[in-house]
Amino acid sequence: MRRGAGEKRAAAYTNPRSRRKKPIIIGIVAAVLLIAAIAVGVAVTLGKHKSTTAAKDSSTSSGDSASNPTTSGSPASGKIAAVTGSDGSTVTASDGSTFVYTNPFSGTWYWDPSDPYNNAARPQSWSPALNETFNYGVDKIRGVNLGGWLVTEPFIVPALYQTMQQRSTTTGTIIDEWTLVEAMQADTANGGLSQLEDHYKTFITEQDFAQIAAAGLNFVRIPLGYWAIEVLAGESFLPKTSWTYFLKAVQWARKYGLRINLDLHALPGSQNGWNHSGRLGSYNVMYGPMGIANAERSLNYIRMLAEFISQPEYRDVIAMFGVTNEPQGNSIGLSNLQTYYFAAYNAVRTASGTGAGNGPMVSFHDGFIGLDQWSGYLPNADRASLDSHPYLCFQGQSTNPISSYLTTPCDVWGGSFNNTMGNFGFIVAGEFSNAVTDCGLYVNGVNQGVRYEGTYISDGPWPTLGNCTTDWLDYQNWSPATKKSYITFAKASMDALQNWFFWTWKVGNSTAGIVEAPHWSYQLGLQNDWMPTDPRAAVGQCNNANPFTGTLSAWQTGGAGAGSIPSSVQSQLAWPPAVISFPGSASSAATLLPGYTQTGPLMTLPTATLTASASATATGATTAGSGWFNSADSAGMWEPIATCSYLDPWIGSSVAPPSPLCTGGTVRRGDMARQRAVEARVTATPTRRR
Ligand SMILES: *[C@@H]1O[C@H](CO)[C@@H](O)[C@H](O)[C@H]1NC(C)=O
Ligand SMILES: *[C@@H]1O[C@H](CO)[C@@H](O)[C@H](O)[C@H]1NC(C)=O
Ligand SMILES: *[C@@H]1O[C@H](CO)[C@@H](O)[C@H](O)[C@H]1NC(C)=O
Ligand SMILES: *[C@@H]1O[C@H](CO)[C@@H](O)[C@H](O)[C@H]1NC(C)=O
Ligand SMILES: CC(=O)N[C@H]1CO[C@H](CO)[C@@H](O)[C@@H]1O
Repeated sequence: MRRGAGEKRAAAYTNPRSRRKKPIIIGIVAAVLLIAAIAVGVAVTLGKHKSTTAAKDSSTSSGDSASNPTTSGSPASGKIAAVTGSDGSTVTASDGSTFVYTNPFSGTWYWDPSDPYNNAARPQSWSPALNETFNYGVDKIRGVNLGGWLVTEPFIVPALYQTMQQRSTTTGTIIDEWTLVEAMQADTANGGLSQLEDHYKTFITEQDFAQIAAAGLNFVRIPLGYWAIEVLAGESFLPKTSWTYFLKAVQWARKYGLRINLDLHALPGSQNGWNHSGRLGSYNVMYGPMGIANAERSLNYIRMLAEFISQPEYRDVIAMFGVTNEPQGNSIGLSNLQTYYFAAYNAVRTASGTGAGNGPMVSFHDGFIGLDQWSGYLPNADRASLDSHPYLCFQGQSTNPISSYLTTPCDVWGGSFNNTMGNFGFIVAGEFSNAVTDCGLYVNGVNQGVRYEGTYISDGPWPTLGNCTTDWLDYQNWSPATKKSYITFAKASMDALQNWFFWTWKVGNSTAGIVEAPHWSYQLGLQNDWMPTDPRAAVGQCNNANPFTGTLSAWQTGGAGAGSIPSSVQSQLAWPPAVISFPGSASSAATLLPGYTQTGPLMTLPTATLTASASATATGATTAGSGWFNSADSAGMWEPIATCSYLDPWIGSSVAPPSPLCTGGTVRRGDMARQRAVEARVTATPTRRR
C-alpha cells in the first residue's frame, strides 16, 4: 500500500538508528543444504496409498480400485481419507485436523499425499482448474492479498506490534519489520524470533485458502520479502523462514484450486522506504549510491524465484510473478525503472522459456507513474502485465458518507484501466480496498497520525474533519443501508478494475480485541455483510456499455510472436542504465557507483519435502524438483567485485559513492572475512549449486 506520491518521510523516522558505514558483501560461503530445515509439514497421516482418481464428491467414491477405495472417512477411524471433495465434504488439513469444506460455487478441492503435484482442484465451477488454461483477459482474476503474513505490517497485525512495543525496553518505537525483529531478538524470555514464526503459523492457515475459494475468488497475491531467501550481516530480518511458509501456501493453494501471484514486496535496501518494505526510511533500489548494486542483488533473488516457480511442479499454481512491489518510480524515473524491469523480465524468461504455460505472467508495478506512460512498453514481451494500486483514501479527505461514493471507482478508474488493456496490455489492480478515508489504526504507519483527524505528520496542513472511530470505524454499528453501500462500492471497484486483488484478506485484532481497520479486511466484510458474497455480481456495476472484451494480442498471452522484443528496444533498455540520479551523487554515471559482477556461484531455493509415488502423473512431476528449472541458465550470480568498495545497502541517497570506487581491494577483503564470520552466525547461505 502506498502513501500519497511524493510524501516525505517523517524526520523522526529518517535514519532511525545510527549505523556505521559498513561494506556489506554478498557472502560466498560453503554450500549448506537446508532441506531438513524447510520441511513442509504436510501431515501425511494416512496409512495407505490411495487412488489418485478425482471423485466428483467425497461421498461418491471414484473407487478405481477395490483395495484402495476413496472414501470420506477420517484417518482417525482407520479409513482412508478422500483425496477430493466438494461442498459439504470433510477435509483433512495438513496439520491433521479436519473441517467441513463449504463451497457454494461447486469448487472442488484435491489433495492426494501420494500425488502432491496434482492440479485437479478448482475454486469454483466457473474458474479454470489449475490443470486448465487461465485465459487472461477473458477469465477474470478475482483475488485477495495475503497481506501482513510473510511481510508484516503494523496495521494488519497490530497486536503483534503493540505487544512487542509493550515488552520492549531496549528499542525505540517499533515501526516496521526491522524494528519488530530487533525487539523480538531482545525478547528471549518469550522465544525471541520464534515469535515471528508463530505469527506465520497462525495468522494464515489452510482454512483461509478454503474460505477464499468459497468467497468466489480464484487468485491470491502473496507478498514475500527478500529475507525469505537470504539475509546478510547487519540486516534485521528473520532469514529463510518465510520461504517455508510460502511453500505451504503453494500446497494449500493447489489443494483448493487457487492460483498465486507471487509478489516480491521487499527488496534489499528498500525500493520505497515505506514500513511495508521491511524498513521505514530511505529507498535504495535504482536510487542512491547503492541503487545499482541493490538492484543487481535483487535480480539474483528474482532469478532464483523465477527458476523455482518455473518448475513443472509449481508453474501452474504460481501463475503470476510481481517482480517488485511499489518502487518509487517518480524518483527513479520512468526510463530507469523500465530498464530495471526489462532486466527482471529477462531473468524470468531466461528461467522459464517463452510461450504460454512456461513460467509465470510477469507483473510490473506502475511505480505511481501514470498508466498512459506505460503505453507501448516492451512490445512483444511474452506475458508481461502492469500492476496498479488505486486507492482513494490517501489523498484529500472528506466527511461524505460511503453512499456518496457508489460510482466513484467507475468514474476515476474504469476508463484508465479499460484503456490500458488496449494500449499496454493486461493490467491488474494488485491492491485496492474499501477505504475512502485514511482512518484506521496504523493505516499510515505507527505514530504517523491520521489525515482525517488532522493529525497526520506529513504534507500538512490537514484540517480536522471529524472522529475516525465514530465516523468510520464503528463497523459493529453500521446500519444495513451503510453495509449495502459498501457492497455497492466494492462491486463498483471490482467492475472498474476488471482484474483485481483486494488488499487484504484479513486484518488482525488490535490488543483491544477488535479490528481497527475494517475497510481493509475482505474476510471481516463477508462475516459482517458488507462485502459481496459472489464477486460475479460486480459485472456490469459500472454500466460500462463498451468494456474491454478481452482480445489481448497473441504475444501478450504467450502466443505467436511472444518474446520477440525488437532489438532496438532491447538495446535502449540494456542493463545497467548509463546514469542514475539522486540528490547526493557527486556524479550520477552508473559506472561511478558500486555495482556487482556476474561471477558468483548459482544459488537455488530449497524445495519442500513432498514425495510423490511413482505412479503420480498429474504434472509429470514425482519429485519436488531441484529448485532450478533451466540448467542452461548458467550465468553467474551478481556478486561483489574483488577490488571495489561498497556502502551499506540501506545507506540512503544523500551519501556520495565510495571514492575511489575500486582500489587494490584491501579494505574490502578484510570486510569480506568479517562478513563471512558474521553471516555464518546470522544466517546460513542458500544452497549453492555449481
Ligand atoms: C484435470 O484433472 C482432472 C482430474 O484429475 C482430469 O479429469 C482432467 O482431465 C484434467 N484436465 C486436464 C486439462 O488435464
Ligand atoms: C473519538 O470518539 C471516541 C468514542 O467516542 C473517543 O473515545 C475518542 O477519544 C475520540 N477520538 C478523538 C480523537 O477525539
Ligand atoms: C478478535 O477479538 C475477538 C474478541 O473481541 C475474538 O472474538 C476474535 O476471535 C479475535 N480474532 C482473532 C483473529 O483473534
Ligand atoms: C474500453 O476499451 C475498448 C477497446 O478496448 C473501447 O472500445 C471502449 O470504448 C472502452 N470503454 C470505455 C468505457 O472506455
Ligand atoms: C511511513 C510509512 O511507511 N507508512 C506506511 C506504512 O504502511 C501503511 C500500510 O501499508 C501505509 O499506508 C503507510 O503509508
